[in-house]
Amino acid sequence: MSCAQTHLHQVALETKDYKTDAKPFWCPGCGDHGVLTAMYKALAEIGVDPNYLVNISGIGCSSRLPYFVRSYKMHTLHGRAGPVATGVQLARPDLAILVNGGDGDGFSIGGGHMPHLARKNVNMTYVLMDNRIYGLTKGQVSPTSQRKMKAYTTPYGGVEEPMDPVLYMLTYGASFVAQSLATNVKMTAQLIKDGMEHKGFAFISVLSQCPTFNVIDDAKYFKGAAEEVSPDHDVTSVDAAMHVVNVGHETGRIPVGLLYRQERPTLDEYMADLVKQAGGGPDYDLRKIIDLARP
Ligand SMILES: Cc1ncc(C[n+]2csc(CCOP(=O)(O)OP(=O)(O)O)c2C)c(N)n1
Ligand code: SF4
Ligand SMILES: [Mg+2]
Repeated sequence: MSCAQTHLHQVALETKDYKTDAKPFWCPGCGDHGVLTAMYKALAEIGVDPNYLVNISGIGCSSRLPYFVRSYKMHTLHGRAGPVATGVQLARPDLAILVNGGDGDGFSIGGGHMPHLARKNVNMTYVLMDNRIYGLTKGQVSPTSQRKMKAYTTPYGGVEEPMDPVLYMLTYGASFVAQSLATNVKMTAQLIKDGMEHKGFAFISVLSQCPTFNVIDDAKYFKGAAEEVSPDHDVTSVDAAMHVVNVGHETGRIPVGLLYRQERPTLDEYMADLVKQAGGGPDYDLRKIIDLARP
């Protein structure tokens, strides 16, 4: 059986069936617990077959998430989840690819990879768990930390303006862009589900509080600042999506919900065409491209 996403294999399972024997060991109150709960819910609602699911992460507290999800998985190098996931996706386009990582992982050390996942429209769902701090390494500012934040690396307060991952991904051509809060499991699960069913690069930024090292951006602050995008918002317009985000920057509000969705060919579809044009037959197989290129 397959659903809206090409080749997404389905089985009838419950949320508990996606849990592994490993118990989540994040701090009490960490937003990552909420993201994991939403992930289980989304997987069960789609009925993703764990035998066809690969959960890939970088390094960080957030990047531990795949330990707890019944799937094939790779805990890669810091910042390198995206390129590794691209390789897996191209080699096996029949698999569902789910990537997790933090703001440091995705937008500091891994920041150079993000535009390329977006512009190539690699068929994967990337769930950013943005706590605006480096959690695992015990509290250094990240590129999403608010200016003036005091942390171990900025004892007198930070001096850099934060970047907005959502605006970044809209700019570089991600074909699905959404934002949610870890405390809103229902919305997060729905957006992860929609992202997985989307054919192409789906980016979901989840604001996930770190009560241990970030006392500014706590759950209360995120909830107070969040504003659901209007039902009239045109999700097919990248300009409208950027406008909503930019207005939020001016007013101090954080837009949550689906911001943008576009249907366009994915990288593996273009590659499959290439194989076909080269006389390699209709079935996509990366190895065929290599064989065809041999003299
Ligand atoms: C190449 C490399 N540089 C630095 C580190 C140290 N390091 C591990 S996790 C991390 C930052 C994690 O922050 P983030 O991605 O935001 O994840 P969080 O822990 O906040 O969820 C850093 C700098 C590393 N593991 N590898
Ligand atoms: S240090 Fe922060 S991000 Fe890491 S588990 Fe604890 S609360 Fe979560
Ligand atoms: Mg972080």
